[in-house]
Amino acid sequence: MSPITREDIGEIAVLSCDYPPVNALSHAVRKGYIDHLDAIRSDDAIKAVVVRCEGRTFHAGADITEFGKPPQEPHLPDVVMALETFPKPLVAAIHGTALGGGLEIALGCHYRIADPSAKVGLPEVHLGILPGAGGTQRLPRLAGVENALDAILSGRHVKMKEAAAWGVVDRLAGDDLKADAVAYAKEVVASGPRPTGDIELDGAKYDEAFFANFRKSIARKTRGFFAPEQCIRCVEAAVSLPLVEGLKKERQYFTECMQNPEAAAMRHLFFAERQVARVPGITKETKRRDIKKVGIIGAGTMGGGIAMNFANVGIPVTVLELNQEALDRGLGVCRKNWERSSRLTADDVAERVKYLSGTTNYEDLADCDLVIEAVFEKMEIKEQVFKKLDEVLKPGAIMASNTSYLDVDAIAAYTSRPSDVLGLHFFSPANVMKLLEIVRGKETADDVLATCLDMAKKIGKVGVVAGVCHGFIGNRMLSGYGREANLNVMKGAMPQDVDKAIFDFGMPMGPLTMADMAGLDIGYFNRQSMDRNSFDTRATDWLDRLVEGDRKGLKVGKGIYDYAEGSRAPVPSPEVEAIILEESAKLGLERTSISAEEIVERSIYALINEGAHILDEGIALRASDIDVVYVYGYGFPRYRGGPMHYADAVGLDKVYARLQEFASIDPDNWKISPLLKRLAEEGSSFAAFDQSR
Ligand code: 3H9
Repeated sequence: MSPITREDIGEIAVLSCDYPPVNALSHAVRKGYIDHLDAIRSDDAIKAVVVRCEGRTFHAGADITEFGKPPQEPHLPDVVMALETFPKPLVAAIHGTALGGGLEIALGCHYRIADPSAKVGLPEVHLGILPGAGGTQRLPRLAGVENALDAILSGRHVKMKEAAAWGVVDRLAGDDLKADAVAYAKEVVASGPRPTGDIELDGAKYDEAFFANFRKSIARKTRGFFAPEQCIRCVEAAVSLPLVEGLKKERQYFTECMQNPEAAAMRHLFFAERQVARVPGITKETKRRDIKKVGIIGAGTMGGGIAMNFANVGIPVTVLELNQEALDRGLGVCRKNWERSSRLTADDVAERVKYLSGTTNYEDLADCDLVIEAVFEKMEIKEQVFKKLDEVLKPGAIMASNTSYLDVDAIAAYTSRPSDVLGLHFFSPANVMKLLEIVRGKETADDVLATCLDMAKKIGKVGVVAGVCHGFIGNRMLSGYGREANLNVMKGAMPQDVDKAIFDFGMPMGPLTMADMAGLDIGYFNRQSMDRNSFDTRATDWLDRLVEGDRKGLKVGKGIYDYAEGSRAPVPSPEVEAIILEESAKLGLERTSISAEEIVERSIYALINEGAHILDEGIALRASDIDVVYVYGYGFPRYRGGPMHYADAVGLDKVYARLQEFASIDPDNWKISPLLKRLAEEGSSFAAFDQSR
């Protein structure tokens, strides 16, 4: 049975699509449209048509699960063209989210009416493609070139008020969208069809300089991506060519996008982000605890940032500090951060401040449903905090640690209720970064985990479940990545060579610039308390020398790089280069030139290898979860889909072969994951491993 049904209301045919969950434009839906249009075309009793959807939303786009498979006719651009050229007026009735191909269907219709709460958008760029069913040609005609560029390049969901102002919809509906759409269709019978493609654009206004400026304005955000430039080229075609020619260009650029690895990577992330919330043993039926009040221990940068997340969504949050001065300072920083946000009005800020309070007394947290500790990373301090929380908190309260490395099971053991304890590892700045590692201890109760997964979503985070180990998923993987970057410097590359190679790969900054930003003294002090046999001192002795020479990083104006006063731009340092040469010589290493490709392979393959260990040990539930962690927490380029997807794209056999070469040189550093080895030898992939579980 076709997912599209027809109901005739007098002279108006109402086509309703019912294809849960989001009315994606799959083959059956596209065919349904063509079949119904063919029947209505010759039906003299019908004078106009309403196009609408059942369920929670108008079409949310093309069916992404069909991408990468052989395309089946009728293709979506042909369906949209069939709508636009239909001889009777068509009215799209939009509710929910008309996205991508969904909006393109609405643009193919001649008139649009919408529920005021609906949103529209062309989010294809987030899938590494472009609106390929005429969206790049029709939206500029209807909404104007600037607005269309904004929508297409940002992929954002545009609220109805704005969309109406752009001219994307003609009318807002009252309480009954279907009835209002039918009434509207009756009205437009007399006016007849009004094809969007007939609108003429003032091409002269949008010259080369206009597009050059636009490209410049988004260059930083789109560095390394393929699809955004393709989108711009399409809009250039829209302003300079007739519709049919523009559509041909759109098809060409769309096909190029589909063939680019970026599309597969972004599609992988789309599904990975949805998969991540699925945790074995946790179902809709798993009971949840109410989170009506939250406590945060520590008003430092981390504690304050975490608190902001809750106040942002209207959950009262109390921050605890040891003394009033530190508390006032911490709460003041939260206020300033909100005030500095260009997206918030004074009223928005006041509303948030209302939910934020402070205390120096643990007893004030007694009625909290969730308390998150964000104090100094020392086990003795965590012990004190958790013992105190155990004493004062009401039964059933969830106790969480924001530790980035420490043993969550050991922390839980300080309490009399370890099943109420888990790790909630936020990333800095905690009010901005989307990632939240949810660390499930060996005794963490299912309802505690389920509650925190829901809570993550509520505060706008992507929650990824991790098991207990040193550094969990993200930070544990970093150690090999950093080690290889540092070792490359000893073996022949200069810091700027390493950073450039990694930056060009797509990371937001190179690992050595990042080390300077974090402060070289942090690693230095950690190493002082570690057994020197437990890590490769060749990678770190040169850094220790920098710290001992007072080169602690950006905060003191010199570290691996020099920094001009007041500047954050790293400048290669002749002094450091001399130290590097001396330290290499001391180690007896023969410096050789290391290609950018090898620099990338060493660091990124170290990430992948550790990721495979983590997967094998069950610390991460799936390879795609690791990808989500790296994309959201560490700025791994989205267009590469995360480290594990990237490994699959390179081919695990190739990655494994390279790992063997590295291991033959530095066997202690490269313990190849047995899982990676097995998958490589079987010709398999991390994606196939995920699917097999
Ligand atoms: C396009 O249109 C290309 C054209 O221009 C050109 C073609 C030639 N297809 O997100 P949720 C599934 S590209 C297939 O959890 P929410 C999703 O996987 C498309 N499946 O719900 C999930 O499945 P499951 C442009 C889809 O309420 C379920 O629906 N459009 C699609 O949080 C629920 O999804 C987009 O990029 C799809 N298009 O959010 C829009 N969309 O339950 C993508 C969703 O098995 N979609 N699913 O995990 C969204 O942004 C959100 O899903 C939406 C609802 C806002 C609609």
